Amino acid sequence: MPYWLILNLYMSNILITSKINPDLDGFACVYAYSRLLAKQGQNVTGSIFGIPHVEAQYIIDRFHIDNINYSPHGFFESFILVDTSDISGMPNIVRTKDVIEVIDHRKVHITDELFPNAKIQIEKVGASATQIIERYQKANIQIDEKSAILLYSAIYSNTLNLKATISTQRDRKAIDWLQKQALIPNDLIHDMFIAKTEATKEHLEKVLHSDYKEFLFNSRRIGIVQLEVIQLNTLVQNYLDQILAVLNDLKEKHSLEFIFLTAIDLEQNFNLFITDDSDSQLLLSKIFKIKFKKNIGKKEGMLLRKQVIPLLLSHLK
Ligand SMILES: [Mn+2]
Repeated sequence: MPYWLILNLYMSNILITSKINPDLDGFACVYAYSRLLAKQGQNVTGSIFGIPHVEAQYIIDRFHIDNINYSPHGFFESFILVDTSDISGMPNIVRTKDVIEVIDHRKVHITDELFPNAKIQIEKVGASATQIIERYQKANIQIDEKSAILLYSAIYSNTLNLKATISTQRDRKAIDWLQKQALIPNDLIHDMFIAKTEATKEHLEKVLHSDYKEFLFNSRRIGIVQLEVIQLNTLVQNYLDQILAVLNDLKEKHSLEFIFLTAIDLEQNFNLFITDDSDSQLLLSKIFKIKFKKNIGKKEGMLLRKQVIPLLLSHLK
């Protein structure tokens, strides 16, 4: 038996992964954390399953991030999950009882039961990227340029340009630290949001359908679609008919009482609500004290869908 094979048998072989089709946060964490553990002498493989989200793909292409594993075969003794702690979307290869570590920033109640042998770190921060950056700081290990760029853009992506309510001081500190570790291009985040906006235009129907959510309030069914882009006004002007057609499709298909799109501009501080359904317009006008012009209602100040929902709920009570 060759020596390296013997060595391999004795060294625990760990797979680090995130959910299937990871967003930029998941991708960045797999990449950067596997490099940190490798520098600490662990036998780790960082792997991605499925297709990374558009923002991740943008960073991968721009910075030629090619030394990452996709869907590896073979046997892994144990597993580490980053930016996920849930059974849904988990790659088949992962055996939950052999998960030894979970790093995530979403509260899923059954995590302890699901991964009985794991060291679990779940905290309310804007991105798991922040948690990985703190691991580098704690270990006092030099971060490589590609990991730094990935983690940096992951925080901006995950926190919607630090506007989302999930963003914390820890995320901002992590960003400050990264700026001292690597040369990060000035317009990186703007460029990434442009890429996201262009992809949204190109696949508008698909994007609208994939960010559709349904809510039931006192047996009243509400459908809400969310869009996050830059240059929102232009997009809405150019694609209004298409957006309204998708909304009306959804209304019919899901027998909804209300349907609307809430769109945020990632670089400006306003929301647009879009619907040609008169009941929905009336409801939104009352709640946000806005007027609809040509099926568009503008509200100053940025609100995410998860902030819109409780306002709807209290109004419909
Ligand atoms: Mn995340």
